Amino acid sequence: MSTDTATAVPAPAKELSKNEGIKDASNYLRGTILEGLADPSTGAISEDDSQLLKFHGSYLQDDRDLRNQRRQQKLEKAFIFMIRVAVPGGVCTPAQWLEIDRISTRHANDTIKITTRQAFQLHGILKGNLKATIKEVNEALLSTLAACGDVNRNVNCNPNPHQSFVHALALDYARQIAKHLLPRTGAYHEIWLDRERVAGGDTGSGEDDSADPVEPIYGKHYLPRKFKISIAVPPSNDVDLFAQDLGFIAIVENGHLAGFNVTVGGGMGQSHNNKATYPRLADVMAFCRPDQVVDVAEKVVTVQRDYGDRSDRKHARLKYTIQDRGLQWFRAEVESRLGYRLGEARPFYFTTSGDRYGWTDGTDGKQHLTLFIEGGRVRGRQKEGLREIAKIHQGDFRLTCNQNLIIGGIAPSERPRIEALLQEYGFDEASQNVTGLRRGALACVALPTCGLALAESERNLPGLVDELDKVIRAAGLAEQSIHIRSTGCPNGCARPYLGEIGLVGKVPGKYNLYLGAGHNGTRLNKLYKEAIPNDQIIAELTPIIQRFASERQPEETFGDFVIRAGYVKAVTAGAVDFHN
Ligand code: SRM
Ligand code: SF4
Repeated sequence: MSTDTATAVPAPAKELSKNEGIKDASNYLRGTILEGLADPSTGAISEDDSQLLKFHGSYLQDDRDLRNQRRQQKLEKAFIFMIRVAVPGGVCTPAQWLEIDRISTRHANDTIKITTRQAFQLHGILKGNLKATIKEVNEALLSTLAACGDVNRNVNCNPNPHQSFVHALALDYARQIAKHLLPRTGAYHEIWLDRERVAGGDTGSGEDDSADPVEPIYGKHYLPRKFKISIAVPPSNDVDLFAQDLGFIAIVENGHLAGFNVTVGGGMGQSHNNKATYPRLADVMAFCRPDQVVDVAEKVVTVQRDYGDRSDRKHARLKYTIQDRGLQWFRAEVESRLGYRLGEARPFYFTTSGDRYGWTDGTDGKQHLTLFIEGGRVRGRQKEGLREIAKIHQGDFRLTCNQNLIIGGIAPSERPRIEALLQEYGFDEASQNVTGLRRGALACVALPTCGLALAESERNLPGLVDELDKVIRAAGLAEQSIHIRSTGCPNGCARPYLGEIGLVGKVPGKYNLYLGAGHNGTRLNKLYKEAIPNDQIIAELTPIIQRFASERQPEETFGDFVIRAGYVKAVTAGAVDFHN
């Protein structure tokens, strides 16, 4: 496979965005981060460095619950840092789980957030502890490099590699892609690891990263914007493939992995009152052989590197490049860089974008247990219980794109001890006895840490679901899987536009209510009511849930019902509507 040397950014007609200047002047992501970390006069770092810090997997935030108090006391904001730990395919060892648990207690706010992209997030880290935190993450053979920033992010795939040989291959490809698309700058090692070579922090380039080589794939300006890749293994779409910039759909023919359909141009983010921004489902572009996957990923990335909009960050994602220039143009450009033609996409179908809960059998005689983790936030008794399980568990831990956790590879002899610990630490009530609505709930972080939140999300959704659960149970729908997704702003971190019920924060306490996405993640929902408070959300949904209970057709999903019943029309949100 050839690796193009990154070309210079083409001369733009419009002025480049501020971030392009920051990257340009950063000396491959160094900026003055080291100096900023050493400055004792503030708990923050400079605005420019905070943009660069994202490439290193960390965000400067402040505790928004304390803003008023700090303002009154004439103190600077309560600055804290979040770190995101990339876990390709979501699979980590019990030893790594124990380290993340320990680090979260020692340096962060004693919680672990399992994200919607199979990563860990730790919140509330003070500036003085940031370097030690990232170093310790690397010592656990994990890394924060490129978990954020204008680069390829954590690569997702179905979280159960032992479900079949295809699932195992999917994880292998996810890891290969992740490794190939890592930035090669030595800045990460210099700043956080004192130039030491630590296995998990190795960029994987096989080169001496500390020598600061030119980035062979990204070039000095990296990508115009963030970039996300997922691999799906039908019939499960638990990675929400159509929300990703680039996706691969495993195609199995005659009992072997024939290759992958390639999807491009998905994304969720939009801004309130800005029609030029919109969520968009990815297009199914082509088919590639397994040995072409990494090459295809690289070439798609380089086309976006060279043609993505570097003047307007709200128009810089791949979805807009494809929307503006057309899928045929994009495919031709990718093929010309590949030096060969791609095949035509093959048939596939998806059943659900949700997780499979409870115990499942693997192909290797071992079993897997998917636990429901509300909002993906591991804390308190659950955190203690998972720590005790990690101490004895011989298999692995797997993070899902639905913010849940799989205890994977449990040998029959191991199961009784794990079940006893689950019982002891209250997982039975927490993970088994919940409605299909709660199990299908996703909430982004929002307040108090997210600087972009307009309303609550993670702290609001459980209470809202408590109320909706009363209606759900009374209607006899406790077992019905319904996907409800909430975000504190329109950026879409919990993929709310792919929720059968979507809630998007508009102002404090008020949400836009969306209805009608496909249960399998292949249809966007549509705005139903604007800027309504929680109690009105319940009042709006109650009669719809009741009608669903009495009028639904066999196997009909909630998302399909609200369209058939005329509450909303099936939509495209300014772009492509994909139906199987
Ligand atoms: Fe996200 C920004 C949290 C998945 C679209 N996202 C943020 C930031 C970093 C806020 C910021 O820029 O200051 C949030 C940090 C909150 C906090 O306090 O921790 C944040 N995003 C999250 C997570 C943790 C949500 C969660 O509760 O799980 C997810 C971390 C994923 C990971 O491990 O990498 C997360 N974000 C997503 C997804 C879902 C996905 O990728 O499948 C999306 C929609 C898909 C997409 O990218 O289009 C998403 N996040 C955004 C956007 C809008 C991007 C856009 O194109 O407009 C922003 C804002 C931005 O980039 O300017 C954003
Ligand atoms: Fe923050 Fe908005 Fe993402 Fe929620 S959707 S985490 S509020 S950026």
